[in-house]
Amino acid sequence: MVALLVNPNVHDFAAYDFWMKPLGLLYVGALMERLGFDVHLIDMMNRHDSDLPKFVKVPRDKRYGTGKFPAREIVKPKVVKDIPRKFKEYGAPPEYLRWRLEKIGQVDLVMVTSTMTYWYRGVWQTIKRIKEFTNSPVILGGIYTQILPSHAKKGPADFVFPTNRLELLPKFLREKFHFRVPDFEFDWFEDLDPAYELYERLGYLVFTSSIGCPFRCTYCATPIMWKFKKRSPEKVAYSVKKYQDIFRVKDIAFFDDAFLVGKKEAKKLLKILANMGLGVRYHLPNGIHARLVDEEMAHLLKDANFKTIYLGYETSGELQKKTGGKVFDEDLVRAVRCLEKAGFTSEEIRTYVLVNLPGQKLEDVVRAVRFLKELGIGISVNEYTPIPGTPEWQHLINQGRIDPNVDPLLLDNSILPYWWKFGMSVEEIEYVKELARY
Ligand code: B12
Ligand code: SF4
Repeated sequence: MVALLVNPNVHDFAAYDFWMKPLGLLYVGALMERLGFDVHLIDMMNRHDSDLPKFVKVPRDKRYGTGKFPAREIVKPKVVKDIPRKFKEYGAPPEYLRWRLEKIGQVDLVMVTSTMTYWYRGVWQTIKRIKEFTNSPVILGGIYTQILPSHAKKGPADFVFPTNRLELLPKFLREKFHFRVPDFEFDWFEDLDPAYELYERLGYLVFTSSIGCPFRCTYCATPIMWKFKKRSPEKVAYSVKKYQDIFRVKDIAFFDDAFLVGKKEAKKLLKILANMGLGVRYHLPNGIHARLVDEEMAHLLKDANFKTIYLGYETSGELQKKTGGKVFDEDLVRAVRCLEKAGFTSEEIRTYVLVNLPGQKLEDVVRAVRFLKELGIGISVNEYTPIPGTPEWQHLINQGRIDPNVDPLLLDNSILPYWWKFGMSVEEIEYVKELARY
């Protein structure tokens, strides 16, 4: 039994490799190996693949293993034809895909992943290209299929697996394809390590020590998709060591939505990472909860050699409470002071600010940016994207501000201000970004 896993190309107006790895697909790979499959992986977004330069010029790494993807301009879909920006296919070119498919040969099953809903076109295109080559059934899973299952079913995949409950996959494989796979009880998050052995070369590694988040911010899909859970720190650390021994990378990122929640376990993990002394730099590209940063936590992050810390701030004033109350100004001030005291520089501490959130006024964002500048830390401006299924989404529908059947591509945060008349203008957003920069 041979299974092929595929991380598809991204079609978007902008994309950057900010430690992007298809973590979910790698867990699927680990499970398929356990079920007795011979597993192969084609990751169209792995900039560090050693064969890629034979097909395309690959931009050099920037900071800490991040960098630009190779990309080519493609025809703009009709629905965005008036957006004055270039539409691109990011990642490896189609010739690379065909070459890999030929090399791997006949497979029994193709398993494709998906992340952002507004990236569905790249997913569909990659599946169509695979289907030109093989008649094997294609199963599509991942975040897009969970957020928009009926939309995903309209695409070219033969089957959609719209859940993150991997415990259901063996039964699915038995019933739909009559694969003789063993029946056993398991907890995928606790028992499996993401199957990095499927790569031959990597520029960095990504892990997650928890899944989901106990907060319920009104604009976020995480609490809808996941019940919050932490993996035991010893197993997380073992997984880090196991793959670091193989790949010897310089950088490791954690994808957690709530890395610090469950403070005791978080501190334990940090102590183990520091004691292992793997000589790598660690990064937290997802915002951590400022309220949970205390002096000890800050020192432990420093001792373990964390180099990138993002604090989730999002917005100022009344909206902080209205959207979920995960952080207030005083939490952020305290967290920054603790991190500075532990020796973090202002370059290493950054904050996320959300712009274009419904109900947010330009002056709210300007106030947020000014407040963060006074604190002396870096600011990353994130543009809001309405995510189907979230409370904010429902509110927008009830108000008649979003059509529930809108093409998901239009919800791409980088183009929303070009057409959505209920939010901020392109100029206002540019102004905020400029303000945050200097
Ligand atoms: C890490 C992360 C990032 C990283 C990198 C993302 C990446 N592409 O690699 C960073 C920090 C860069 C990032 C950025 C953003 N992100 Co983000 N991110 C995440 C996060 C926290 C984790 C993703 C992940 O790896 N999950 C863990 C794995 C294990 O889960 P999984 O992929 O779902 O896989 C499971 C199943 O789906 C299944 N599965 C997966 N594939 C397959 C395939 C098959 C065949 C099968 C059977 C099963 C299967 O198996 C797995 C185990 O159950 C998610 C939230 C979340 N908790 O999922 C948000 C999330 C994906 N991000 C989101 C958003 C909005 C953003 C931003 C736009 C934020 C902003 N406003 O600026 C940016 C922009 C990104 C971009 N370039 O466009 C939204 C998605 C919205 C959408 N419309 O799709 C999410 C859901 C969070 C949210 N806010 O609601 N993000
Ligand atoms: S704290 Fe972060 S991950 Fe948790 S619900 Fe809020 S935005 Fe989502």
